Amino acid sequence: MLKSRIKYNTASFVTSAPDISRLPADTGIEVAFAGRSNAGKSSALNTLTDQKLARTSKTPGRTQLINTFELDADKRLIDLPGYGFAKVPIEMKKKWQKSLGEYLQKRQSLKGIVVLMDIRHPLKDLDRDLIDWAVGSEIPVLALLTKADKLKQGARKAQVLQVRRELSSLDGDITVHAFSSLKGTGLLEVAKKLDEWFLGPIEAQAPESDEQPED
Ligand SMILES: Nc1nc2c(ncn2[C@@H]2O[C@H](COP(=O)(O)OP(=O)(O)OP(=O)(O)O)[C@@H](O)[C@H]2O)c(=O)[nH]1
Ligand SMILES: [Mg+2]
Repeated sequence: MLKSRIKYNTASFVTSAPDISRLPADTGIEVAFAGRSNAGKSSALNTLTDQKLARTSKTPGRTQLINTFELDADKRLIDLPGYGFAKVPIEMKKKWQKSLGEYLQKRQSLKGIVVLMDIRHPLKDLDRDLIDWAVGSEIPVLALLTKADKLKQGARKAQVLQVRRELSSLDGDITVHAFSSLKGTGLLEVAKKLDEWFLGPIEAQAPESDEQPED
């Protein structure tokens, strides 16, 4: 079982919203999964929660709404529509980009962004824009290099180091890991980072209740 402070497998679906006005109340803490279409956002959410919560597809553009999953009354995971998919009709693209932009700019409860990028072609322009924006807005970023199972270990490590190097110049709160929904690579690292965003750093936790009080 996943050794994290939060039990991610208790997540349950709340709503699919076409725009931010239909989302649950903007309170508590929200962590959003963002990235190019087909990067593996929905698959990563399913792996983390050990459920088939989010719909996945071989066809890019599967997730077209802002899907919300609840861990408890004030902790949510968000599966965002992907960006950068050329084959979507222009009107549809405009609509998604508007709701995506609004979500990122207006959502007060957004406290962390998981940016998913295919490990074979990370840091495309729109990925960089998103990461730049998050750093400028002081929102921490967890960059996951997805489909890590597609590369051999050497190439995988080299990609992680390269992306870390490129992002270090931004001087933001950015963590980079390889990830595979298929193999579970990086899953514990994701859970621990989300624990930190939702609950604060581990040092800040109250002592275990079975500890003896000091006198
Ligand atoms: N080999 C491999 N394939 C993966 C992995 N994660 C996702 N995929 C595949 O990549 C495709 C897209 O996955 P999704 O999770 O639907 O991607 P998404 O980012 O949610 O896509 P949109 O909703 O269209 O933006 C599917 O065919 C998945 O099976 C992985 O870790 N390894
Ligand atoms: Mg999706």
